[in-house]
Amino acid sequence: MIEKLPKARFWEAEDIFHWEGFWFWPDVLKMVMTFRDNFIARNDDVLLASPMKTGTTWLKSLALSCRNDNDDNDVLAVENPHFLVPTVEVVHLIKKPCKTDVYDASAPRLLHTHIPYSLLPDSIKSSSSSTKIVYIARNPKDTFISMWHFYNSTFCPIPLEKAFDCFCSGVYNSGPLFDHVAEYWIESWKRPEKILFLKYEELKSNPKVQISKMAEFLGKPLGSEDEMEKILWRCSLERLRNLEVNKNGKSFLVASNSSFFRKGEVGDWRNYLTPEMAEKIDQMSRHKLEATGLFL
Ligand code: PAP
Repeated sequence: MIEKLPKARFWEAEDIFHWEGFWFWPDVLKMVMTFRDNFIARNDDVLLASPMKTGTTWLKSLALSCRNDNDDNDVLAVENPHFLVPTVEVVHLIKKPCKTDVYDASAPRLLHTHIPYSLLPDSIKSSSSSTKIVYIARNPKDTFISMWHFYNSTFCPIPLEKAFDCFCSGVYNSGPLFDHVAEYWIESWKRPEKILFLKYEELKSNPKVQISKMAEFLGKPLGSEDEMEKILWRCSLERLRNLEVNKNGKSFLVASNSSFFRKGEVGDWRNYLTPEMAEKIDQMSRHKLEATGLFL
């Protein structure tokens, strides 16, 4: 069935398929379909969600730390966040069985996905489900530059101009970005008790406010300023990047752990994009999101 879907070439390297308004690699699409059709959510599950390169690794680390009842157990020191909090549609790309089995409902799960809201399982979305979703979005120009660096390190490197065309056409896994963001944003307004919408830039500029918001939302309010400081330090880019497991390890078949930790700066796009490129992305963002009241 997948082979019959509209397809395009991604990053001059792989075929990618269009399904229900979004693009997916074929093996990932199989997992998206399996998840949608088979996953039975528990009310105490937590699902983290994001487009590609908007702060997933950071969000996984923070949510894991906020939910951790045993402060002495610093799991991030020995394992990469992507192994500890599996992305449901790419578990087949992780080199060893993940800490959490996506389909084992015997205990609450902390999971992540790049799947758009409209394609999530009904058992997560239904009005009777109390499963919580934390979403993270990021400035689209920085998202694009982060994506360019990441795919250049995992596939063959391509020039910025070609990657820009790819980004603007939305032809990348779980793209187009703006539809992805709009879906979760609109839903977060309709059901604020269910979806917490975070922005990477706000986490950077005001981390304490944002993580206490997230901890409260997850029903695990942080006890003290010290606890908050400790979590922020444990999850900081500087610390994670310099851990042995992230310097030299490889959790995924296709990407090294180090490729998830680059600069982590707001506004890095200024070092790469021409004014015309920046304006084109801004225009797309305005066109898609302005009416919803979201500015990224
Ligand atoms: P993914 O969608 O493939 O999982 P994701 O973690 O969302 O990737 O994006 C990686 C970006 O988050 C990188 O941004 P950059 O390319 O602009 O540098 C990476 O540096 C940044 N990042 C990773 N971990 C952290 C962290 N702990 N704090 C802040 N930013 C981080």
